[in-house]
Amino acid sequence: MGRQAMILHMDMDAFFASVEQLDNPELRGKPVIIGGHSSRGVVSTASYEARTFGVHSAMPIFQAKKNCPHGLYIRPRMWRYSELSRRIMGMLKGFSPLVEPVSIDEAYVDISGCGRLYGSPLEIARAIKARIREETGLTASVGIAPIKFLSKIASDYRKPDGITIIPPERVMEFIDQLPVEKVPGVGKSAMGAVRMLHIRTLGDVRRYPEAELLKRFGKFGRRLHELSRGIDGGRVVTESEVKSISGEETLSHDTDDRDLLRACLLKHSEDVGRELRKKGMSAKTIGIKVKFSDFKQITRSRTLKAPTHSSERIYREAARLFEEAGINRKIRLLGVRAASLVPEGKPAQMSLFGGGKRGGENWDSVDKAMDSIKGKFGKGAVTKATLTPKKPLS
Ligand code: TTP
Ligand code: MG
Repeated sequence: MGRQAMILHMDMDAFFASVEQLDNPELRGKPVIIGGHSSRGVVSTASYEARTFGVHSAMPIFQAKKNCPHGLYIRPRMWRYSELSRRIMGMLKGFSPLVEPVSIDEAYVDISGCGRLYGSPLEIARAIKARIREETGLTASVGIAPIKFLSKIASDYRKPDGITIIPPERVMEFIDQLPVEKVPGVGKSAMGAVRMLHIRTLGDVRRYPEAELLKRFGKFGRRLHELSRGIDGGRVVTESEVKSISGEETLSHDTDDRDLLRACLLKHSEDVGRELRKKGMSAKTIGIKVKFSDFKQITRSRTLKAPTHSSERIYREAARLFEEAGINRKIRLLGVRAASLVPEGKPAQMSLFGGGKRGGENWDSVDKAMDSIKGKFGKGAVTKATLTPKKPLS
């Protein structure tokens, strides 16, 4: 019974910058900085050559130019990165059917069953890196561990072009020395609070009374404690398992303020769109859910002509459904839902992006650029200027 689980996490090295260096040999070995699209003016990523000058993702371009005046500054070509990303994800599926793309340049692969065909974890890691290189000319870093969250940490360990394997018998040792801030999803404020208790590593967490952690941090405390004991419920979730994606919230107070409600729809549309893009999926059905002060609830939905993963498109549909519902009562909860999901890049989708009109490719690439930033720095990091809610939601 129970063969040992093995999860691989792969993350491309300096992805956008490496693609530019691949397509333009003159850029190779040089400090390449990708960024400068729109008015936000932040660095998307920098080649490892540029990183030695202290340039990194999310840094304002003007700062990057100070640190690295001789750098080669290049605008992102999202379509090209997406194309390579799709190829890489497709290739991974040749190794195992259990592939979970997490962002444009990273994915989890459950390789528990790959041993017979490909050999040891090290051999599998080498084979995957070699295939990526053959297929695209690019390098990736790979981490392998029996536990999902550790595989992600491992892939970051020997970047670029690295392989890090945490065998089952080394898991506890690895966890013990792991700084809490390395745990995916641990925000700055939580980190501060944890540090107040003189907890620095997951080893410290494990030695801390669990009841106390639960009392102080609730769910987060429980998760931290579980992780510190090497327990992680996370498994590799393939695209086809996702049936719908939704976001909803109970408002801080019941309201009929249109601006506030629209802002709320917008926020959830953005979250849902982002989640879709992260999963490489598009939705054919968009719906809303409304709960009133008296807890009665209605849902409305519409099937689109062509599937979408554009936050703006989702918002437009959600707002329309909301208006059509003719609501004039106070609302307690509002949600947005995307269903009938199909993998991105299906022929049905072509009409949506083929026209080159506003609402197609433009928004698509803006959406995607924002995703990669939010993915790293949390949802509050950026919002489209024109879509910023007028009032805070809570
Ligand atoms: P990352 O994998 O975080 O970074 P990277 O691949 O450039 O470098 P590393 O070798 O450290 O993995 O992000 C993948 C791509 O997402 C990156 O090439 C550009 C984009 N991105 C942004 O646009 N903004 C951001 O703030 C970040 C972090 C990434
Ligand atoms: Mg990367």
